[in-house]
Amino acid sequence: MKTQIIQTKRLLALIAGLGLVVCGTNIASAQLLNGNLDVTYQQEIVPLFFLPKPASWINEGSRTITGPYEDEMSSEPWSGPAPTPVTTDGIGADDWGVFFKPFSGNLTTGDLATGRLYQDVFATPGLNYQLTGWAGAEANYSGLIPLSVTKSEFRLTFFDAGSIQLAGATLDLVAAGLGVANGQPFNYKQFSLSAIAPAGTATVRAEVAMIDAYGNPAGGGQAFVVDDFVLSVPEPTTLTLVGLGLAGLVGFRRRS
Ligand SMILES: [Ca+2]
Ligand SMILES: [Ca+2]
Repeated sequence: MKTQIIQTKRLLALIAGLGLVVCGTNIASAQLLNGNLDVTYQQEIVPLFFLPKPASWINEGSRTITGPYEDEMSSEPWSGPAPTPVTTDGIGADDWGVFFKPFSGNLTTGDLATGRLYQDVFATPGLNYQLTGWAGAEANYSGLIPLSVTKSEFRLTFFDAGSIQLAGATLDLVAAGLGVANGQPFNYKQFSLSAIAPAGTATVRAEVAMIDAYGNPAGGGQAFVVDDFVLSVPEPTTLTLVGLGLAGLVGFRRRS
């Protein structure tokens, strides 16, 4: 009788575990539009001069002194190569990425350049959101100058239904290895950060930012480039639950 009770408990644990695994799969639905940045539109940069920018994303450019401007970034077919995922959704089946332009800021005058690229997605309190994306930089990018004021970041920021900002998380890309040589174009690497949506969350903002950048007085290649973003709800509990379920199954079989 005792053995039967143990068997029943383990079977229930197994079923519960598998049920939660299924639920976990269903909730992982956060998705960015045009995460691979391949789809572009034509943005007027200055009167009658247009450049492509990524569709479905908000881009904001501003300089410390002179304010908003449009030439803080543009989409480029050369900025999304391997080792980033090779995709073909762009015009001419090209793999487009985004090219941030630090040299549109000026350290001498203090008119520093900030560019933000972001997208807001509906989110659920209590879930763990993960943003992954690829970033690279040429050697003379102002963000790589020792003690530079320039910051290069991936961010997750949560907002409530009234667009009031809640908690979030920031990844300092330089501290995480941006620019460290790896033999790849732009020394491209994949980065990720995650954060749990606090109570009251309605949306999560996935963002990449170049903050307070400037033209390197030394000249040279200064591109800061990004591509291939994915927003997801990781399921760290899934493997644990599968483990529990299997443990229950093993226990169940052993006793039968
Ligand atoms: Ca790519
Ligand atoms: Ca791309």
